[in-house]
Amino acid sequence: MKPQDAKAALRNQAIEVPSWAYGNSGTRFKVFAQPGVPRDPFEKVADAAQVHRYTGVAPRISLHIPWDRVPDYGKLAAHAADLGLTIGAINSNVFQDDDYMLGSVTHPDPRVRRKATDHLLECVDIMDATGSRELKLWFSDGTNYPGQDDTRARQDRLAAALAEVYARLGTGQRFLLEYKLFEPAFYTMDVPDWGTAYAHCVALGPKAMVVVDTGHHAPGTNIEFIVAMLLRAGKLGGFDFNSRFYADDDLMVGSADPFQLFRIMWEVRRGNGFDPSINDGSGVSFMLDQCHNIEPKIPAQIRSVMNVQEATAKALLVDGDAIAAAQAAGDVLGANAVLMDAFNTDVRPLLRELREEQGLAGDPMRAYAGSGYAERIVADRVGGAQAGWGA
Ligand code: LRH
Ligand code: MN
Repeated sequence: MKPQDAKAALRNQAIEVPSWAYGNSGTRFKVFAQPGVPRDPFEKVADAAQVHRYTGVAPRISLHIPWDRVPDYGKLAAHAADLGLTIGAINSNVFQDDDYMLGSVTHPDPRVRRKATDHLLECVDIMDATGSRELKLWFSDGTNYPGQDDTRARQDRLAAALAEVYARLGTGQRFLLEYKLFEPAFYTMDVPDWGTAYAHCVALGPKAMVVVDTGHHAPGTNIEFIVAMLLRAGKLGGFDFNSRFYADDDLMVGSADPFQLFRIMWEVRRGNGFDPSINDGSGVSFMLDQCHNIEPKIPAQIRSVMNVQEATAKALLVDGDAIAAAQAAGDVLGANAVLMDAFNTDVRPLLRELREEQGLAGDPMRAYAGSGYAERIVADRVGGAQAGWGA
């Protein structure tokens, strides 16, 4: 694609940021609190608005329930709108309640399954209240030892809960089913891979889509192949972008393996995934799912959005005709070279230009650093309980 055309596509890019990235987070070893961290969802939205303000391409924020529970969700959505944001995916949470030790919707006890399913249905109510069109479903459900439970029966229970939620979805609403290979369960996860998620979604219908969290695969997995497959099947609903060196590290997208992110974005382009009209007009949701355990959170989000922009720009600059011709001719090195030329292109000047054309500063990191916002929130946000992964 020509730089001019790439810029046009980049101008319409929309990257969704996660509310939980602005709260404290960590590992089982330690959660390091940071000064100025939000104390409530309204302050999380304010911080997310800074990312959109300086990048121009982060107009949506995902919520996580109950971490973002508020008495009046309409008020929260209005607050977001005042700051130029809309509410994106509502994330359910059936992984932090004592009742869910042996599973949530897959639990052997129907009372626990009922409780978990009711939480998922409550999340759809919150979609109605906030104007959100997506429910993101991740289940920590699984087992730690062979024989612990009946794998097939758990799949039946999962299917029953998903069907009930599916039936509750309204017009223009869909759910995104997320898979994860391991953690917190270490023998089976009930939705461990794209195939399992895909099978459940196909069984339900067009409102059930798969979300690819880039940190949820076995080391060495060719994630872009999965992306190509899901796009071809019309079942790629979205991404939870982050990066990892080993496990579900939730590091800044593109920081560990920018070449992998580029390869993923190339398959998104090849599969027409940048066209918001696919999937019956619901498109593909480009979401971040990250935790900034030791780095300042708002700049880390700005850097992450820029990393997605850079990988997207490189994928858009791939000479589509040249690579198609080389592939058709069996020109292995020629085809690979076309892709590598794009990957090795410095797209930062083009993105700086794009931002300036959008009336933004060419360097979002420098602009945010010079805004005084970071100092202001440290001074203002004294007292109260800082937000984190607790309710
Ligand atoms: C699970 C997950 C899921 C979210 C959580 C914050 O690992 O990726 O998407 O609920 O992180
Ligand atoms: Mn995720």
